[in-house]
Amino acid sequence: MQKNILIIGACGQIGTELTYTLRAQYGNDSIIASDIREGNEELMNSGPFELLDATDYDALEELIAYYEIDEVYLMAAMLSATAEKFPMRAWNLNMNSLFNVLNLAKEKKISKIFWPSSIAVFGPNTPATDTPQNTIMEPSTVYGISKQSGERWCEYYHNKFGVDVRSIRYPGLISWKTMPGGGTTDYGVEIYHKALNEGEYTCFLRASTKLPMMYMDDAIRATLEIMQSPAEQIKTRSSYNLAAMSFTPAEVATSIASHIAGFKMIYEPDSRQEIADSWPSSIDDSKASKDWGWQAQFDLEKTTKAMLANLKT
Ligand code: AKB
Repeated sequence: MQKNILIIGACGQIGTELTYTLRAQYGNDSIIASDIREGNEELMNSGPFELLDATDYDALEELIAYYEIDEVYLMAAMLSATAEKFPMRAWNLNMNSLFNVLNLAKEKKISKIFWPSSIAVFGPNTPATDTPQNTIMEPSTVYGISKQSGERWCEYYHNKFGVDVRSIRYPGLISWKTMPGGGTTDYGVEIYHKALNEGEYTCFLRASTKLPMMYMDDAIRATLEIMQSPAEQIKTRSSYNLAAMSFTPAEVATSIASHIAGFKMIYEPDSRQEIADSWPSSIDDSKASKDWGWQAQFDLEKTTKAMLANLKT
């Protein structure tokens, strides 16, 4: 039987590309895109689209019944930099939307959930290099605290109620179709736009700040691979470490400069520097590789080529 899938937060950086990819795989009518605001025309016109506040349990329950939804991808969240400005709003959105989908699965109204976690679950006391799957976490940001709590709840609902929830800890995501919003790793996308349009970029992080990053094609593939794996292969029900590459602002500037002669980088670190300093510089994702075969395909050079080629057209 054809299953219907609901994407919550479909207009965001990940949600947009996830919607297109799932529509290509399962057919446009089976993928219901939803968001609290309208998105681009292509996304809204290529299949069903609904305005939805993910913190409104009744509205969500109604939508799930109406479209006979089987799986939910909960991509709505307030990211690290914005969450520091609005801590209570971030907690409310990030936690209550998760409780809503977990409780709908507990009530057997949906059968499978994808929920994104982040490298933000780690904190200043975490080993920063090759950060293991299981280690000290102690996140120091509002966003990180919400993601770590979310991971605990996902594992709890799986163990106590058999909820089939699957999750990965995304690194910073580099994409060209939709801009990110409110994150600390957003510079990794902005830099390509500014390089092409203005030939220079003022970076809000220091030159030497190394963070784990991933090209969007890898992130979408990882998301579908974990969701499409047999349940017994998903042995971690909090969230999986996931990695592809790590780079500093200076390294991505060098990579861009090898394609755009004269590209200039200026450094003006702001409050986001403190957030970045609390996160790991590289991630050990061997558990994801072992359990469900994860393998990244994009390094920095391949990412730079893909970003510049796609943004130019
Ligand atoms: C952010 O910077 O807040 C996000 C993340 C790493 O989860 N991109």
